[in-house]
Formats: sequence, structure tokens, C-alpha cells
Amino acid sequence: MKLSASITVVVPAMNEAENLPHVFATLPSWIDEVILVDGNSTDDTVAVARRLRPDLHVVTQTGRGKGNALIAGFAAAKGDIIVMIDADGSTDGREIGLFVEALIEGADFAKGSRYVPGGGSSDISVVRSFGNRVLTGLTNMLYGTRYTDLCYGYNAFWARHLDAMALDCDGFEIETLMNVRASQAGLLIQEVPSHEHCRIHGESNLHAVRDGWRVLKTILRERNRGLVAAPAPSSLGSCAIS
Ligand SMILES: Nc1nc2c(ncn2[C@@H]2O[C@H](COP(=O)(O)OP(=O)(O)O)[C@@H](O)[C@H]2O)c(=O)[nH]1
Ligand SMILES: [Mg+2]
Repeated sequence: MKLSASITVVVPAMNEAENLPHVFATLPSWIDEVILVDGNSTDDTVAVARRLRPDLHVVTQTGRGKGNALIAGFAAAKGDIIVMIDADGSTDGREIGLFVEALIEGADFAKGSRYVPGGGSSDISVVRSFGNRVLTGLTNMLYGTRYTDLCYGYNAFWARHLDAMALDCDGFEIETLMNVRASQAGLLIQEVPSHEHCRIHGESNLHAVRDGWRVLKTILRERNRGLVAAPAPSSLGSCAIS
């Protein structure tokens, strides 16, 4: 794929040494930069990652949580386009082309969804799926969006929109914050179908109740942030790319 825009992939990783060989093997050859944000891993995450990709840029996060990690990775990114994927094997790098295509064709923010035709999940539990559905519905109600999948970690956006999102959170509420702020900033949001695979090794760091509560607080708090809630005619609920 020949692109006029440069692409940075940001990968938050905490103790994912066993999964990284699989994840990095799925990354397209036309990626310009890969940033791994290490969450003070106690396994070989950084050594394995460097061995797999000698050109890797490793960022060590200063705080705690996936949100803190991603924000540090975004700040270090040099690409025009930033793609965020997980390090546990659940997000497939071979889908990056779909996200980039949506951005090149005009979207500001390409948001992965497991709930549009072509998407799906082998990883999400019934409880998490239910919680996500409720939180997605609440977000759509409060912000006038038409999202189908609020809490999903596979997204891509033009780096120039980072200032508009002004991200400032620590935990798994990061995707919610991005989705709400992207909409509030009037960005053109395009959902992209994505299939979430099972984490290969290890266990999820997410706790449904604790992190669901953080997401809920984020959704409610953002309403009082002082931004004018722009209607979001551009927030498409279905995918234009197949
Ligand atoms: N750097 C960093 N990465 C994290 C942290 N928490 C989670 N991650 C990474 O974020 C991704 C998603 O986390 P995971 O535990 O699989 O949550 P789930 O996919 O929501 O079940 C994985 O690549 C994790 O290694 C953290 O505190 N710091
Ligand atoms: Mg996971």
C-alpha cells in the first residue's frame, strides 16, 4: 500500500511478552512507526518487542493505566495517522488498512466496532457486552451520537486532532473519552467493522464493575465540561467500508 500519510501504531502493553510475536506479525509492512508503551511490565515485554522490531520506539508510561499509556504513546507519535491496537492478540493488525482507508477517504476518526456487519467478538463476555450496550446507548442519548460500540480499543485518527480531544484520563475509560470528545469537537467519525479475537495468553486487566463505573462517570462528567454539545450529524452508526 502506497500512502501519502505516515502511520504510527501505538501499542499499550503490560506483561504481554508471550502475545507480542503474534501481534507484531499481523502489522502491515507499510507502517512507518510502532510505539510500544510499557506499563512497567515484569516480564520480557520490552526485550521481546525490541527483538521482534529493532526499529521499535519504546515509551515507558509515567502513571498507571491503559489511558495513561495511550496518552503517552500518542504524544510521542510522529505519524500523520495514529492507530491504537492492543498487545494481547485481540486486535488484528491486518485490519489496519480498513481504518486507514476510512481516514484517507475523509474521516477524522475511524472507530472500530464489533457490532456492525463484518465485525464481531470472540473475546467479550456476556456481562461486558451488556454493560457496553447500556453505556453505548447512554452516550448516544446524551451526546446525539449513533455509536454501536463505545468501549472498544481499536481506533485510528489523524494526529492533528489530538489537541481537539485534549485527552486526560488514566484507565480503561480512555476509549469512551475519545469517542465523546471526538464527537463534541465535531470530528467526522466513521465506524469500521472489526473482529475482536480472544486474548492469546494471560488475563484481562479490566474489571467490569470497577471500569464500567469509571466509564459511566466519564460519560456523565463530560456533559459538564463546558463544551457546547454540537449535534453529531457526522457520527455514522454504520460502516461505509466493507
Ligand atoms: N502500558 C499499559 N498497558 C496496559 C495497561 N492496562 C492494560 N494495558 C494493555 O491494554 C491492552 C488491553 O488490555 P486488556 O487487559 O486486554 O483489557 P481488555 O482487552 O479490555 O480485556 C493490552 O494490550 C494490555 O496489555 C496499563 O496499565 N499500562
Ligand atoms: Mg484484551
